[in-house]
Amino acid sequence: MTNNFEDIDIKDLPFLEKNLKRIDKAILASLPPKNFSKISKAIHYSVLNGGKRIRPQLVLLMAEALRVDVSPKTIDLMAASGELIHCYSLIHDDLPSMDDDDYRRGQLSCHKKFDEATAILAGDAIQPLALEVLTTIEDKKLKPEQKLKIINLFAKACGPNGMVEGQSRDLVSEGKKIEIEELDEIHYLKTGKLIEACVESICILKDGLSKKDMKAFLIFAKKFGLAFQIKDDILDVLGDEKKIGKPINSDVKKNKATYPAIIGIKESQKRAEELCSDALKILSSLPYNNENLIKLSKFIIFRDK
Ligand code: GRG
Repeated sequence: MTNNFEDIDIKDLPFLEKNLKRIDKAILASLPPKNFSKISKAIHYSVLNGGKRIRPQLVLLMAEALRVDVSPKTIDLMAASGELIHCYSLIHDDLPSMDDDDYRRGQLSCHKKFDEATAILAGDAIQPLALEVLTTIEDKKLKPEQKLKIINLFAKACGPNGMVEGQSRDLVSEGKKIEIEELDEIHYLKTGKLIEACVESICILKDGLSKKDMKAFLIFAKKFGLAFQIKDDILDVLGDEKKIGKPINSDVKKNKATYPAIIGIKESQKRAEELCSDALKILSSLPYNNENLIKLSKFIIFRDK
């Protein structure tokens, strides 16, 4: 596998499709029955709606790379938890008091389909559900301290030193000129920490993983997360509305601090490619079963949705 950015196509990635079925099955199993209540209908609507499932894909591909010795069900529950946290953040991100977006994943956003109170409550229900899912892991191969650490990592990713802080800084920076370093930090908190939790939570399951390799995987996660976010900003400008599932230029309209706004589209694409290239170099230098992880890392900056 080379680091050539031109040699990747979605058709080269049937493993993503296969994983997707496994991920969606695990997510569905973790939800309350759809018709249980108004909130459970809103949860199903907002979770089972065709997201790319990048975070759970990372969980599965990290587990494959490190060949961790736990049950597949444990990995499924960790993958479901990572995606549930993400789905929760999207529901709240779309609220009128936040980004005020009417569409998400090609359908009305939760508060538009239902109402604002329902969207707030559906989000509020999904966050603890994501952590509850982790507490249900029953696996003789998983030590209690590992289970606790996994819960700790996912909880920290969405808390005051993670997504919440990133989102707050993102909202505060609307209409302001900020330095690229500040934007990197916002996105590390808002998007990167959860991606890092998906990677680190698998690392801690690998007996004998050296501190050096663990550190390398965390740097990989950071580069991956930032490249992913820059591509997200680029798609907001250049994407196809049908593919990205929401109107383009929504960041521009809100005067958001984005990579294209600060350094331009060309420089943003270059930066995403550099970050991706660094991420690939790290993976290629590690002696694990990283092939599909490398393919996913290439895909995230050449995706069109
Ligand atoms: C405490 C979880 C929590 C949230 C409260 C609303 C909020 C604070 C944070 C929002 C953070 C956020 C929405 C980050 C994600 C930004 C992003 C890159 C979204 C798009 O992700 P994709 O491309 O989307 O993975 P799909 O639809 O494919 O899942």
